[in-house]
Parts: sequence; C-alpha cells; structure tokens
Amino acid sequence: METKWWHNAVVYQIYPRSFADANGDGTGDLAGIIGKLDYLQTLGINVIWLSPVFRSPMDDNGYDISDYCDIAPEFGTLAEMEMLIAEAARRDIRILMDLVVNHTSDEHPWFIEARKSRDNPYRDYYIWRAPRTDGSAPDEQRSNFGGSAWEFDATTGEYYFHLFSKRQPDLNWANPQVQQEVHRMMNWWLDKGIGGFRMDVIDLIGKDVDRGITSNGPRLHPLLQEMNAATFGARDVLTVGETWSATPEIAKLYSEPARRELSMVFQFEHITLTWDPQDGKWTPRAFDLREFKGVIGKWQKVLADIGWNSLFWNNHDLPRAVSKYGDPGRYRIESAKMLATALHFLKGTPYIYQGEEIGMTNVRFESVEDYQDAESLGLYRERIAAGVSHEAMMEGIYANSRGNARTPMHWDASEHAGFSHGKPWMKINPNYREINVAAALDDPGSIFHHYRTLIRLRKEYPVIVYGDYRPLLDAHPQVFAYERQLGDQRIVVINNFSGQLVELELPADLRDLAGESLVSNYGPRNVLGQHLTLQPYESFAIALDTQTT
Ligand code: TEU
Ligand code: CA
Repeated sequence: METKWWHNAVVYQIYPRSFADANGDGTGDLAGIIGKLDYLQTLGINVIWLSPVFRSPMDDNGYDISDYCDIAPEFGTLAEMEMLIAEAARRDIRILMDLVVNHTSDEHPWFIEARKSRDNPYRDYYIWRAPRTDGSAPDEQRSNFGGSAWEFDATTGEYYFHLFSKRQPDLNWANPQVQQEVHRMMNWWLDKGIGGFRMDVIDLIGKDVDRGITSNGPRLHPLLQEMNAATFGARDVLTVGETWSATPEIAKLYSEPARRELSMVFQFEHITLTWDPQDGKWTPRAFDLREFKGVIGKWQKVLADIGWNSLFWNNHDLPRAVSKYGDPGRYRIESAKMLATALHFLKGTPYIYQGEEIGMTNVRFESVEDYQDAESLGLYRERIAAGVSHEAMMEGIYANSRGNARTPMHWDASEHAGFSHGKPWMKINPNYREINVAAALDDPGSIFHHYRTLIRLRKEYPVIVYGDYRPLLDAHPQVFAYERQLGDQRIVVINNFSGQLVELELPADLRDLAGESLVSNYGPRNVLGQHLTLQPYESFAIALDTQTT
C-alpha cells in the first residue's frame, strides 16, 4: 500500500459556532480558533476539520451556504480565514474545509436567479418538477428534517426538491455547469493552501429523483472521479465523504486509490446500531457490544488492504461519546479514556470532536428549542403532530439530538465556561465547572493527556497505522479486545465496556505473554496472565515483547 500522510493523521473537528468566541458576541469565530491553535498543537492533532464558516443565513447553522467564496461575518473575514490556514500550517496543522454541495441556501444567488422564471439560465442548477394535476407535490419523498422533500414555488408554479430544510434546495448535479461551478470553487480554496475537504452528504449528489433514488445514484462515482480529476486529484490532500448509505463494499469504491475518488468516507453503521430500525434515532435502542464488535470487525476486515477507514464515535450531528457508549457519571473519566483507546488503536484515521478530549457530555435542557437544531425541532413537531408523547420525544432528544454536541466548548470554570465574554448563542452545559480544558491541562491523569498519549503512539508505532487487525473474544458481552500485528510487532488492546468488574479468561495463545504497557486508564499492565480481573471500564494496550511471542 502506497503510504499517505493522512494514514497516521489524527483529525480534530471544530464546530465554529461553539468553539471559541474572541469578540464577545456570544458566537464562536475564526479569531477564537486561531487563539486556540497552541492548545490543539499541545494535543498533537495535525488536521482540523472545520465545519462550515461560509456566508449563510444559518437556517441549518451554516450547512446552508449562500456564498462559497466568502466567510460569514459572524465568523470573521476571508483575511482571518487565510490567517487561520497560515497559523495552523506554522504548527503543522492542515485545515479541511466542509464542502456542502448537495444543496445550497435558498439565498444563494444561483437559487435567487433560478426561481425568477422557468427559463432563467440558473433554473437547471436545481431540481424542479410540475405539481400533480391536483396541485400537490410530485411524489411522497420526505425531507430528513421532516415534511415533504418538495416545496412549491408560487412565482413559477413548480416544486423544487430539498432533502433537508426547504431553505436548502438540492443542486442538480446532472447539469455540467453545476459541476464546473463547484470544481472552480474547490480549486479556489485549494489554491489557498487548505489540507482538503470533508464532503457533506456526498453520497446524495448522484440522485435520480424521478426514480426515487437519492443515495448511491447511478452518476455518483463518475461524478466523484470527474471531481477528483478536475480538482484535488493532483494535490496531496485529504478528502473524506459523509456517506450514511455506505457499506464496506461501497466504501472500497470510494477509497480504493486506483479508482481516484476519495481518501476515505464516514460510515455510520456502528452509530445506527443504537437507533430503532423503524423509528430511527428518536426511539433510542440499547447499545449491544457484540453487535458493535461485529460491525467494526467487518469494516476492519473488508478495508484491510483496499481503501481506508475513518474512525469516530461522535461529531456535530451525534450525541457525546461518553454519554452514548460510556458512563457520563461515576466512571466518566475511565469510560471516556476506554472509548478513546478502543477507537485509536484500530486501523484507520481517527477523528476527535471538540470537547471529546475533555469528556464533555450530553445535556438535558428543558425545552427542545434549547437544542437549537433544525432537525430536532422539525422532527419534534412532526412526531408530536403524529401523536408521539412529549415525554417519549424528549427521551429521543436527550439521547440523540444533534444539539447535545453543539453546546459551547468548556475552556475553564469562569462565567460562560471561558467560551465567551458575552451571552453565548446557546446555553452552556451546567457541568462546565467540573469538565473544562483548564482543569484537564492541570491534571496529568486527565482524559486530555490520555488523548495526547494515543496521538503520540500513533506517530511512533507503525503497527497501529498499518498492522493487521485480529478480533479477540468476539463473543464476550462486555469486553472489546483485538490485536494489531505488523511483522513481529504485536499490540493487544483490551477494553471493558461495562461498569462492572469482569473476570476474563484470556485466549490460550495470549496467556503469560509480557510486554510494554503503552496506555491504560487504571495501573499499567505489562503481563497478560492466564486470567485478568478488569476494573469497571478498564482499558489498556500492551506492546508484546517480540522474543516472548
Ligand atoms: O448531515 C447529514 C445527515 O443526514 C444528518 O444530519 C442526519 O440527518 C442526522 O444527523 C442523522 O439523523 C449533514 C451535516 O453533517 C448536517 O449537519 C447537516 O444538517 C446536513 O448534512 C445537511 O447539510
Ligand atoms: Ca464571536
């Protein structure tokens, strides 16, 4: 396998609205991020995925763009964006921009033109269809944010298609002009020295609406190969596609280097395990470790030699990892460290979501409005109207609302958690006095320093980057264990996913092996005896001595 710089990279995702506010208006901004680059350098990450900072009416917090080549005033200026790219580069950190081109904002000049008349030159930049004879929407397709995916436009008497909010009209990627416009914009940003792109719902751009096909449409992969050839293909950058519909086989199509599409994709099979098959995330389902191990094992195996995995527990659309898969209470620190170790020794590129490195948790706000999320609000209204009780819906919100990930970052225990000197755009999670960066930096045993160690180890041990993955104890209901091997280098990783003591019989071929304890959340372990007693959420990785194996 041809090595790539991003094979041993660790990516840190920033949600700009909630990261750091430099001018005290309560909204995070680029100057705030620049002010925290030393903190990120200390953590050791070398790539920042920056959620959208482009001009936008913020109907979906920036995932509705009205100008791809300008910065939203509340986030800053183009000069500040260029400063961020330069200041990050000075610290060997590359910036990934968020490419949101499945749709634009309805305030984008393209759409403003397109809805003026049916023969406007921009009309075909979007997807328009005539109403049915009774004037109703062309078909029953739904928006991800609730309601129909079709919105009637009285001016021209036709419906336009939108898979997200009605203020996010979908672009018509069957139109070559749309492709050229986007390629031109991508090269404009690449010329500014960015490190690549995170691509929003990229599996949707090949849609064939008339056949009800949205993801994995017939034109998808040819569109990505054309995009690769016209933009980033010749540049040594990282591209990661958000593909909710990807299977391991499809992920190989995206990330097999010879196909010249993307570096990797975000797959969500391990995430939707805790969603109700019918109801989705609004009816949470208990986490089953064996199911999880099955999914992770499959992705590690199928992409072992072809393509590349991304590794993540959470992002700006998902609940906080420690609340979802760990224990946000008594064992918050132990379980957060366990989740980090369990993920960072896998094969692929790890992604850390802001606040994960200090163990930030979900939040229980009084009202759904407090979650400040178009999706949560849209689905709350739709499901209450459909007869779901407020209590049941709020359980879904507490568990899976995107708002849980978007509360402002906790920098210290001062007012507004040191995020801003002004009133934050969104309520702060009240546990900030206990959970914050200042406390974590001062405590050598903190979750923060645990992440630093994991990031350092990935740079020091090629076996973590390229080693073969071998699942262990697959049937064990509480323990996620696996081995990585590269030549005579072997690392064994053992994680207790439960808050109970676990008496563990090790597989015969691992008994009585000794090695170097690389990381642990209780005392170091450098011998694998016959039998192990694991503490609640205990987790450790050991590099086996080559002569003993
Ligand atoms: O998300 C795609 C998406 O489908 C998720 O929002 C999904 O709906 C959800 O969280 C799981 O139920 C991307 C962006 O990450 C998200 O923030 C945007 O809202 C969305 O696309 C539209 O751009
Ligand atoms: Ca601000």
